[in-house]
Amino acid sequence: MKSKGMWFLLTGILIGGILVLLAVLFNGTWNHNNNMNQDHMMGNDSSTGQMGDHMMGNGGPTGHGATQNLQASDEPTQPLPIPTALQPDRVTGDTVYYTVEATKGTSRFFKDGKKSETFGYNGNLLGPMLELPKGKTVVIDTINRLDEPTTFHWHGLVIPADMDGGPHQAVAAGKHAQVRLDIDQEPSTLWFHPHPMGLTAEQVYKGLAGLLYVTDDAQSGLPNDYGVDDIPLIVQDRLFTDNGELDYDAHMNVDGTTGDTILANGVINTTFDVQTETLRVRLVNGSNARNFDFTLSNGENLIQIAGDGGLLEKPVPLKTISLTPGERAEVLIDFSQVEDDVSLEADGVTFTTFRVGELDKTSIDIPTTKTRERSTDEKADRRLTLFGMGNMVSINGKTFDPERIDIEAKRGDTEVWEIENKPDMMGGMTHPFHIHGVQFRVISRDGSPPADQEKGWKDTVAVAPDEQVKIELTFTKTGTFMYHCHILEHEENGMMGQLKVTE
Ligand SMILES: [Cu+2]
Repeated sequence: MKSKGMWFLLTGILIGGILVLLAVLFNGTWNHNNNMNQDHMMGNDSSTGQMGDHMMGNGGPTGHGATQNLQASDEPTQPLPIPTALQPDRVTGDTVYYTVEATKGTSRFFKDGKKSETFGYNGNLLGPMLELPKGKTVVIDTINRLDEPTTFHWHGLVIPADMDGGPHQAVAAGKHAQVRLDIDQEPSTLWFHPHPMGLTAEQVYKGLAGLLYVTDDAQSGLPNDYGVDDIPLIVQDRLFTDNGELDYDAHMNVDGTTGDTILANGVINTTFDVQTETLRVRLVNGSNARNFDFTLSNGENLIQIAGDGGLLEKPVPLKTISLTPGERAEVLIDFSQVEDDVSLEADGVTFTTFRVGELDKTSIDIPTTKTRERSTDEKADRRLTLFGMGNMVSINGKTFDPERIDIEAKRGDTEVWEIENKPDMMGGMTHPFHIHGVQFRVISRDGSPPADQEKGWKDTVAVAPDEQVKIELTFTKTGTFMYHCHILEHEENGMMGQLKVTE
């Protein structure tokens, strides 16, 4: 009799929980979305014609809020803007000095649209590219010209925590701070963005994101003429008002803010004039929450040569490259046999068109790296369980507390972490798991070795519902670092913990 009573109680709690969750989600996400169609709300999420991983759990009948469907835009095309390669203020010996200012500006996204207030680094939107030469010290004067606190987080850089720009390194409105970064890692495409408590998602959405290229003279076999045969593509989805304005408050989704329009380096419908047979494209998923599946319109392969933290073991030809928020991929596109324009698509939607004319011959020599062979049944030293949705997300059952250290480690330690994505009653969704201050190796996914495109350094790893991903990491810098879900609204809602590394 006693157990029957318990059952009633538990069932009651469960149903109550579902109702509360649904109420929270519907309130937080579906009120303002004027573009939302009924099909989508009913869970018919197949309008892109793909049922990729990114859709998992995001639009089902009892899904995680509403993921906007991407749509092709009929805006006139514009040349792809290439972020400025920031010139150092000065270079003395082995030290390079830069200045980076977070500023308010305005941007017009549509030809006939209104201007929006946007944020940028050293400009109206997004930011410049900073070259970080391996082996040198880079000193950056960071200035906050916003009306609110921000931080300058160097995503993917292996540096001490007090330089890392996490929530503990807030720079108040109008203030300066200087960071000193010793660059000691492989050539790679990293990026920088804000990370202040409670304001990260909105500041990124409004435009704060810049590029960091760790460079090394030794990497000479690859196209590296910036803006010519080596181009960055910061890809983001955004939702706009009927006037063409960005409005985070109106479109904020507690389970991850998505949009129906794709921006490449901040612009809708871009074109790039290809001048060389081989083009190196550095893809950055700078979205708040959307996973992208990238393809070429001619069905040819993208050749992935690098992941988040540097080169892969070997070039990997892929029809589709999937990136979750925060992840990067460097790809080579071979235009030598191509005569017509080719488009780059995200989830089947064209956003950048490569116009192919006379091409210079390129001879390339793709460097590779060697990852240490690891047994897939390596025992885990720690287990982190990602769980929940909307504003009820957690890691190991806890939400972020800046006063609590979740994991303590010693500098020089190597650990294996098993990251598990525990599905919820709605199925769950993919969480991109990011750790500050380290580059790690993926050892296994559900016990199987990682795919070739994950055999390289990483700092952000996608963990699908019900999946277990093992990674190996070595702590080389000290301080209190963040680890978190890179769906920025999840991070904001507390899907974040603190790792303290001591001597
Ligand atoms: Cu998440």
